[in-house]
Amino acid sequence: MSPAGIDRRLTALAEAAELARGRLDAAAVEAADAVVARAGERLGLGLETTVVALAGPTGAGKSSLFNALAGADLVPAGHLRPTTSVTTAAIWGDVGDPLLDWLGVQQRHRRPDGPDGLVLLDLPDFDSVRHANREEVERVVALADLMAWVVDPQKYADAVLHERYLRPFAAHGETMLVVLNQADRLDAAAEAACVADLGRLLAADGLPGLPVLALSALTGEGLDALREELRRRAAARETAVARLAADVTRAASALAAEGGGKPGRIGKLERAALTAALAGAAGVPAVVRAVARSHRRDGALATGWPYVRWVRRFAPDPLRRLGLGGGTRTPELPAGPGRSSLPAATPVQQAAVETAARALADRAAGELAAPWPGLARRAALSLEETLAADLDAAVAGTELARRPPRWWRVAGALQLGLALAAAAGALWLLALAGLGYLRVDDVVPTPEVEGIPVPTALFGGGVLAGLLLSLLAGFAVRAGARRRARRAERALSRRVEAVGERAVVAPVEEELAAQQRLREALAIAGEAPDRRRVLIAS
Ligand SMILES: Nc1nc2c(ncn2[C@@H]2O[C@H](COP(=O)(O)OP(=O)(O)OP(=O)(O)O)[C@@H](O)[C@H]2O)c(=O)[nH]1
Ligand SMILES: [Mg+2]
Repeated sequence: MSPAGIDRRLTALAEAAELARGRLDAAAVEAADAVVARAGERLGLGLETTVVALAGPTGAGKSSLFNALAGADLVPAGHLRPTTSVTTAAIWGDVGDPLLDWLGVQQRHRRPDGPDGLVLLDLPDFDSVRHANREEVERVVALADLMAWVVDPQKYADAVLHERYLRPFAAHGETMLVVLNQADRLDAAAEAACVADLGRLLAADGLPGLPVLALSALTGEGLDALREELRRRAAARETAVARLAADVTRAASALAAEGGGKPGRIGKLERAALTAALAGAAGVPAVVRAVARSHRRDGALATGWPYVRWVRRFAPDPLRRLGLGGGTRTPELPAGPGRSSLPAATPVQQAAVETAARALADRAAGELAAPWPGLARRAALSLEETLAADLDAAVAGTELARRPPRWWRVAGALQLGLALAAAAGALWLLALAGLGYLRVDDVVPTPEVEGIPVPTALFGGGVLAGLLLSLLAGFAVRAGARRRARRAERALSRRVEAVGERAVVAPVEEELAAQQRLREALAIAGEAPDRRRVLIAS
């Protein structure tokens, strides 16, 4: 894997960790963060150096092997258990102090002639009775480029080694090897059996083909093969990047362990169901009814029979009562974004909204595995707190006022004329009645049209025509009210739908987009290292 390749994968892992934060397993996110941070530091310290750590159970001979490879007794090795509690470095070639500072190793021994750019670390025992020793091993194992697990013929099946350090690092095959020390204690047949058994255990750990080098730190037998391996690794300068790449693979697969499967799609049906539930909670049906009633009231006031229409004035405008202003008579007043006096949604209406939101989230999550369906539902209800206020503002902000139809003025004027005619006729008849009482009614002849006295025609015709007109106008007003109610319903639905899009659909879609981006990022981060280059090189 090239440094450029690892950069790309690290960037993808960082993005994946960001997307997974608060969504996927917190420990996996933290591990990914740690890998990104550590890799950034390690890359900054240069890839010319290869850091090899000798780790293993107490008494396996790590310190003995370290001294043998260093060609000097740099650290004590002995029968005391445990012997080593401080990490010590043997350094070959031009290795800067910053790397050793980063490794946190204070004991530094610069060695003459050997592989250029190699740092060999003698670690305490990982199965130590001392807590500090175990912690130190954990710390250094996370930083070293190549782990050389040193075991002996008694301890090669050690549970701690296999369960804690090998099995979880199945991606790290390229950056680990196993040293079977104290081979001088075995005859050739026993050694072969031991190596074969160890190979089987490693295969069971998910690390088939991990190199096993049998040797003796005491006699030096088999040591050259290890020296050669270390020299080759140091010269290739690929182990540091390989280690980081393996870390990235491991962190990416931990994040990818959750939530496979295919997402679904939010369909028209779920959207419509949501809008309907929101409209119910927003009191849209009540507003629509009020719009119709308000229209009918105003229509009756404008076109009804003048002698009875004043009664209507005592009934308040139903729209005004809901705090929605409007009505037909205030078209110049822009509907404000304020609050309506609509009653709050009932628990049943709220439950209907939640059910519709959850159904929409479930549909969106489709066949995605946990935790995504839960995350989609959480997103769908994430803005529930402000939903009521948003819906109210949407309803209050909907323009419900309409300019009164022109014919209302005409009908109103006609009604006025007819009312005046009826009044004139009535007064005339009253006057005639008065004159009749005074017996002077035949002084002035009453004009007639087609045999009907004019005052009678005026009164009767005015009243009849007025009532007929108000009847006809009533039909037209009611039809207009129905039309206006339909229009109001459409306008309110659009507003409510917009609230649903913003408060429910958008957060769910954002969640699914995050899932998609996370999957893409993990695909890049988890890309298998490019082995082609290695094949061509070898
Ligand atoms: N026979 C034999 N004995 C060895 C070999 N390597 C080390 N020993 C002995 O094993 C004992 C432990 O060796 P150390 O090198 O101190 O072991 P260690 O792994 O560093 O032990 P800790 O520091 O306690 O973790 C010493 O008495 C060594 O002499 C070997 O290859 N063959
Ligand atoms: Mg030791």
